[in-house]
Amino acid sequence: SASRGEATSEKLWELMAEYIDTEKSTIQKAIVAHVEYTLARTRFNFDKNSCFKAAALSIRDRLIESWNDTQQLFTAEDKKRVYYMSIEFLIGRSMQNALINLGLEDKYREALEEVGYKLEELYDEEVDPGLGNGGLGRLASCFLDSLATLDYPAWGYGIRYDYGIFRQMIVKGYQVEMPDYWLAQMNPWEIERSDVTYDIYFGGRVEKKWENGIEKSNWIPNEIVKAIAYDNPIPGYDTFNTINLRLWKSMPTNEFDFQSFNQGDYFKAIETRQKAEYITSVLYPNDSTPSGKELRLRQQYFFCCATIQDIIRRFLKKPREWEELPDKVAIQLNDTHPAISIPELLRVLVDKYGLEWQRAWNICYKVFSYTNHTVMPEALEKWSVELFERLLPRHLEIIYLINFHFMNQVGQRYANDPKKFDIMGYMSLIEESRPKAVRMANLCIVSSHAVNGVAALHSNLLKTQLFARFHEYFPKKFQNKTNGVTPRRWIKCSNKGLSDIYTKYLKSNNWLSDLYETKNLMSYIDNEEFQEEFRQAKLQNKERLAKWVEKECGIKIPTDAMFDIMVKRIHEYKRQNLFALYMIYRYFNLKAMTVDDRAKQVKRVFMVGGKAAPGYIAAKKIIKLINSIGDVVNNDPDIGDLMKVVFLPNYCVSSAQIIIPAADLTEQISTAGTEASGTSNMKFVMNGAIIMGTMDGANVEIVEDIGIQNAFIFGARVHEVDRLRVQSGAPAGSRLQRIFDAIKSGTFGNPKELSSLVESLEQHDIYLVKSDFYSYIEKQEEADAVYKNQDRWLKMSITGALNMGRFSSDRTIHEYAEDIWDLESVEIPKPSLSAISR
Ligand code: GPV
Repeated sequence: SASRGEATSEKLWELMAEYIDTEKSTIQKAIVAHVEYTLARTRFNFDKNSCFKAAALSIRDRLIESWNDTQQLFTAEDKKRVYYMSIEFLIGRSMQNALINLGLEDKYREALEEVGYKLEELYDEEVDPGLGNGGLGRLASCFLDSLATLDYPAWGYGIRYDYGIFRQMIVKGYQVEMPDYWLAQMNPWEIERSDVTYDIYFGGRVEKKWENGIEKSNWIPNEIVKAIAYDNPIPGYDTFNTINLRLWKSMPTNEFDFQSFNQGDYFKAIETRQKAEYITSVLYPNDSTPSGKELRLRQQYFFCCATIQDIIRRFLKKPREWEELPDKVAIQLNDTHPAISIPELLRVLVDKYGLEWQRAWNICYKVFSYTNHTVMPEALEKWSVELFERLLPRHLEIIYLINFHFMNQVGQRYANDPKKFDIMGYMSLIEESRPKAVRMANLCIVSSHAVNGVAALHSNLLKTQLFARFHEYFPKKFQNKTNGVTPRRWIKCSNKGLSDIYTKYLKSNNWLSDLYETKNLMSYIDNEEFQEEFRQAKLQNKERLAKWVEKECGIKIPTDAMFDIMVKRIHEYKRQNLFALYMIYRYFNLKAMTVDDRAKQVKRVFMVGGKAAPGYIAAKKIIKLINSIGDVVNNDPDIGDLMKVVFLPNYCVSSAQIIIPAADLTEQISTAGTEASGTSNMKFVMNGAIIMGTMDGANVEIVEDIGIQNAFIFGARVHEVDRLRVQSGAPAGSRLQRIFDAIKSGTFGNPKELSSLVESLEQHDIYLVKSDFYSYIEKQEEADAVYKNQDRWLKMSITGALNMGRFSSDRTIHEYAEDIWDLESVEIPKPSLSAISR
């Protein structure tokens, strides 16, 4: 600390000259010290959970060392930083990931053994923070892992919800939602920053006054809450860089409600304070369908306002010109949920710092970029103008102003077009509906310098369909950034067997930071020893899952059966119902066979996992249908081990790490053109599963790289879908109709509840279940045939796994950094050297 002089600085430096060493005894001492001093238990009597906490805290100490150095170096180097804003981060458990990234997993295992605990058992003590719904939130977390690993100066910003995604219980076949109060036990990873707080305004009115011929706006809110920062260190793999995920919690301010206290309305005043805390209390459990609720808009603005203040404060630590902002700051909007950051930054620049509108706009435009994650029109966020105005009056004015300028330009560009007004109406940020609404995607497109989709097919649909007019108007803005997943969590943490094979045959761990390396193992494809090791790794993963299933569901599943798995949020477009129909089809076929014929069939275990949004009735019925199929099939003595149907309860990141590595076949069967990318498809193939899927999302690029002959691809292609939809009322065909009739007559569950699932397929079938059904069952038959030839199956599986280099999120992040953020990496030197420059 400079202010206290050189001498103090020397002294302080001496006090902590080196990083904590990695000796076994140092690790043990640190754990025991945390047991005694932090947890105030005694080292002679501490349970597994205390041991987990103490070990986690000792790991956090190490993360803080590199985290501090990283932040210090980022500040000193003053390079551009990227801020990844996401209303969801599905981080999953942290302990194993941190140890692997620090390179300390084996050392901790040894150290713990001597104090009486198994590392793997401690992993299971950790809660799984579910601060996200599905793919979008998990993508954000994979991105942070890659940003840290690639040494990019990056921060994540999000919300610290008290309640994450609900815990799903299955009771009599129905989904029951239970609250996930994940903070009931201390969170050993986070660092509360009670000194990092910001005021957030809501409501009120905008006051206008004239200054030097310019109209000035002043927002007078009628509500103020406080945002407080919680920092979560995110270590990179094989680097000293540790970046920060800053999550905001809402708190009441002390000053604002002084009045109500003063007026003697004590209870009213307490109530106001509770309303402030309520903002960040719960994650909305809707996946890709906007809720339209006031509290959700409050969450979004709360999060954006705190984040923009924090970014600006950091930017202003040095004296600067505002024009430097885009040289120092890139903000990536993970979908439209953080879009209010755009009018918020403009408001700060114009109202608070007095910049002229055009000047502020030019800066803002260069700072923001936007990722779209869906083409489904009903999933695009809209906010009623009335609500927006009531909560954020100044922001609505700013949005109107953006739109005024934009509409002028569009009007000029299409001045002579007979459809000019249609085009303007279509591109406007405001939908002239009743009620009028703000279109958040349009706001993002107009105000960002880059817009990207998440897989090649999806990005093309954005350009040619959903945002075609915008693409025509801003042709250079649109990009593709195909999603990826981190091989650290999704191979190394979840699949020890496969990881050991890679490290052994590649003679190094390099594949973990360059997944393309695994492709070099293709020369072993015919090597019997290699094949056998691969087969054994899969078998062990299947045994681990079978144990888990027996414990969680009470169902015994045969590990010599094909494990056919579909895990993802339950959605009609993802078509878990198509999978269910195939299960019934297969069951009927088995039933119709002679005992001899049955014995020749491939055994299969069908597994489905995923949560339904609590208000999504059709999705809940699909869960019930699958459980009902399981009730019938699993208890049928004719069937035995030939077929099992299991609903995997409470699908989440930690269960995914057990489920995915055990799959032989993975269902990726969305209607072509509906799944933006999908990311479990990548995780499954990396872990040796074969895709049963449609030409949708990233499936297209996966089969491009692994070879289409190494996947089972069926169904309508995206260019055929529109035409097929016209005929989607057509009859089902006899084999499918028989299944429909069985459901309607109560063979599987109560027809009063479930026949609506069939009726919607008979009548509208917007996701083309009927027209894809027959090519689906054909491919399923082909999968059986290949599975009977275990050699061939194994080679398909290995080839898939080895050719997934492109789907590491490292590749994705590198592309974002180059093409969108213009970001350079900043690597933390080895600690003892970095110390010198302090
Ligand atoms: I919009 N996605 C999601 O998980 N939640 C959302 O609210 C929206 C999209 C998903 C897409 O459905 C997946 O196809 C995609 O792989 C994932 O976002 C990440 O891009």
